Amino acid sequence: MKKFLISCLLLLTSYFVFAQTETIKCYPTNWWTGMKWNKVQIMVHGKNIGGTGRRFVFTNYPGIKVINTEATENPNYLFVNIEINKLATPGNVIFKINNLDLPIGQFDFELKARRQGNGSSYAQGVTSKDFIYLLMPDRFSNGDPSNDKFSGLRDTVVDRSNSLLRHGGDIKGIVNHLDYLKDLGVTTLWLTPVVENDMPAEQEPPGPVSGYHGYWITDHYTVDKRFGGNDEYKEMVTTVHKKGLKVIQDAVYNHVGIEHWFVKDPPMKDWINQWPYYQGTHHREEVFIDPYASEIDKKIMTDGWFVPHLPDLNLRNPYVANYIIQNTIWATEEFGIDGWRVDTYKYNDEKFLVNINKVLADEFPKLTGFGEVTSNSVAASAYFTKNNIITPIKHTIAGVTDFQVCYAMLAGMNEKFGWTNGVNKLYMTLSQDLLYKDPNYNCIFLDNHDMDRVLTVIGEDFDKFKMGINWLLTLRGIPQLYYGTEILMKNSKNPSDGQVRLDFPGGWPGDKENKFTAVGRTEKENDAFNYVRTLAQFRKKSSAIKTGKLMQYIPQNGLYVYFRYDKNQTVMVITNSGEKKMDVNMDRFKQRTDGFTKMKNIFTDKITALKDFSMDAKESGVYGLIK
Ligand SMILES: [Ca+2]
Ligand SMILES: [Ca+2]
Repeated sequence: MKKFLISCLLLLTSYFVFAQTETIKCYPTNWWTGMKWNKVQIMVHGKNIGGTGRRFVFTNYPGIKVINTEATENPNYLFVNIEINKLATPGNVIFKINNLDLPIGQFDFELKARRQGNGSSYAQGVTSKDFIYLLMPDRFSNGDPSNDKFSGLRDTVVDRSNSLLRHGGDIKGIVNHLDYLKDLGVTTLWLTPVVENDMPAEQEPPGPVSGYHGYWITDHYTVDKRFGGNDEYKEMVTTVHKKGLKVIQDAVYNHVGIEHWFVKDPPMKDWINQWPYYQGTHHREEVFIDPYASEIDKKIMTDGWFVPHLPDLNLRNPYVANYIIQNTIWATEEFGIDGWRVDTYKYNDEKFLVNINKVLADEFPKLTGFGEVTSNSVAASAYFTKNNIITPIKHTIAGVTDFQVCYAMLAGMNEKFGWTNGVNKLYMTLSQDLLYKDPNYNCIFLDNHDMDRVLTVIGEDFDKFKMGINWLLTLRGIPQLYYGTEILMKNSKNPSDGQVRLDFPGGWPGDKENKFTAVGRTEKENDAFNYVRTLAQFRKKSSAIKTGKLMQYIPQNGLYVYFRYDKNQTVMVITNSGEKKMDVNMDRFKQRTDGFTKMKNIFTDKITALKDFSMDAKESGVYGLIK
């Protein structure tokens, strides 16, 4: 009788747990055969699947070995370490979970065949041959008004009259304008994060602010359905590749949205960086290069939270690290992207960064990335990428967002010339490139989604605009244009960054103006668009700019001259940043002009003799030299 009762109880227990099997989820959601990363740690999440007993997970799928199963302090998790060997073929793997001998659940795990073309048709990396266009999917174009909001999500407000709320832009809108981007000379799209941000609007001043920008991730494996979901994103990447363009995905390793399912039900107490009180990061990257820095300052930099609604991940916890590493491999292979821009790079555990870059390089040899490193010095920027500095930790990402060159270009356009001001700042900044192993992998830009728009910074001065575009598209590095700069979108972050993230006019059904077309743009906007396009298209064919060397001459009275050159081509970039007409004495540039007799203005195609000439105040030009 006692035995019968126990059997009934066991049956009931097993029924109870089985009834929940549909809620067992696993991460990664699938994997592939033939990956270098063939030891996968599957994080299994389901009510009480870890429990208090001894759990065994097994499968009879050929070529899959379960190494071990680990329970954690949270009974809702199991970590299943598997090895996928060479015998494994694509198919659906069923993993069964037992408590001792009693079955308590199971989950499916698809093993897919890998995509073809690693490094040639996807994971191609981005280099100085590319021209990146940074856009925010919510603000670029709304190609599908039916996906603007969903009642099941925490934020259901779509309001184009408020720059801090969602506007309905999506992946379909981007696909609809790929020809526009290609015509502009863009080679690579960088979208702000597309993964799910199921967060309510947050009370950030002047709030409320929604997660339209994508940096409040709540599910790493799901593309936000307001942007179109996983399938549309995957299709977009395929379409982009067919057009001969590339895609960079924006990753956030450092933190997640506070509504992330694994924050609401953390697998371990130390899954996120905990403090006895709220501790925000101090944002000062100097602690990494400062020989006098204290340990507590270093700890607050990496373990302090970015803001209170973005819990900081403990990337020293190997399970957290595995989760992020596997997700990054997964997204690259699943969607077929070409590279990564890594948000808030300087806030992550340093050893984790080195580790994930190694894993990515092993799996995708041509894939590259650049980290977002806001910094106050070239030394700090260089510290976070491959560099020539003697440091205990050697960083390994290909490049960084080059804020120092950005600030220097802005100074060059705006500041009065002086020993350390104006174009001298640009000259001085570039002279410090010796700290980098290869500054050509740095992403250079005049502005981005976190900055005042460049047109406003330069007082809407079109001469300065030309100077900036000339430098952006001819200096070393990978140029990045922020969406709308080419049609003279402007604004400062006052009162909020929503002002520099306004909708691209013409991207929404019923928009009164359509600036995607020449007829929809004003004369001035067409001048700007054509200026960028002419130089970007020239750049596409210019080996000297894409892969050549740089030689700069000391600026004199605001006149700044540099050359890009290789054995096939020499390009001269001249800027008179001053307020007076200047004579350009060519004799000084002999080292680079020897053997050439003429110069061709790449904007007008006008050919003139290569001899002394004068430049108007604020005039700038790009010239191809002719023998
Ligand atoms: Ca939409
Ligand atoms: Ca951190």
